[in-house]
Amino acid sequence: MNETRHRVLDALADGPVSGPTLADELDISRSAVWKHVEALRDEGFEIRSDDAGYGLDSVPEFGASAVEYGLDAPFSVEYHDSIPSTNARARDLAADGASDTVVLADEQTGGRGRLDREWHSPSGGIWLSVLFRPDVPMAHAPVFTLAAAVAVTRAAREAGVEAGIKWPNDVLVRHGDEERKLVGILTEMEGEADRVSWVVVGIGVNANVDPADLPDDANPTSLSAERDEPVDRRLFAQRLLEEFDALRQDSANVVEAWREYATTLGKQVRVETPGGSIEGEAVDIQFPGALVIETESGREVVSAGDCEHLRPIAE
Ligand code: BT5
Repeated sequence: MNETRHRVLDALADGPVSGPTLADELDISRSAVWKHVEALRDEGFEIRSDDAGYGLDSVPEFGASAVEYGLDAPFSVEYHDSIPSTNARARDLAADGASDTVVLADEQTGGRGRLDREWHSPSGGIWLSVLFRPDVPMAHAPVFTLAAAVAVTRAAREAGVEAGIKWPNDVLVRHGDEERKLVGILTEMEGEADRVSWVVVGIGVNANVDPADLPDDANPTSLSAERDEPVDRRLFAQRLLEEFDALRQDSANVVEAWREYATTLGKQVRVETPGGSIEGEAVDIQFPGALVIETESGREVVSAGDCEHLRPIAE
């Protein structure tokens, strides 16, 4: 949304305000005011106009302006009702030189997980990718996956869903012995060894979707299923982006925040890595995101892999 339109909205929110007053305050013509108001109405803002002037009655439920409006983080948002993959779109925007941009969609038709796995993204989810250009070496980039996991876990807990994090990239909800997958995170990047050029952090939140519409084998859940009522996707996306924005600037503290929500630490795990399978107790996590596993033959530090939580062996 452009700067003037933001200012029109802010003035309306404090409203009612007359067209001529608005024109004076913003130093634009009356017909420009009218055009901005019409454009905002087209985007779903309900704006009344009566003798007292213009006033804001309601904000759209979801979309670019909805998420940008009142967002306390410096991201511009691009919204799609349906798109193959927000990560693919964000990569294209990165190639065009963009930064601090969020690609958001209601539905993805070609959503991707790690290792090119399929990510089911029906309408009603919060499928988003954050594109930014941190001034860090490539080796530090995994910390942004952890930051995203912490940010989305905090947003979920604020929405009343007790989520936890399974290393490295899953946000889960526990049901007895069972863990159900609520969120998946896929980080992609490009750069030279000593400096990242761009990072795209893709976050897929099963928000208002029926877990029955998601693949069974993943044991999925959703915010609406956990809460028994839909979540306000606009507020959720805003809280998620605000938390992520704060954490990306404070990467030294991300690991500690991650530990607070980790479900993996203290568990018996099996991690499938490109070099083979490692089994043992997950004892810690190290900056920028490696898992420390106590195995029968000593400590191993694993920086990437698929992690399975194992049942403790009965005594
Ligand atoms: C992930 O991969 O968990 C990362 C998913 C990232 C998705 C976001 S959405 C916005 C952005 N745009 C994209 O195209 N991607 C990102 P991984 O750990 O590899 O897990 C993938 C596995 O999760 C699949 O093989 C399924 O078993 C399972 N799965 C697929 N869709 C799911 C869903 N909606 N909920 C829970 N599990 C799912």
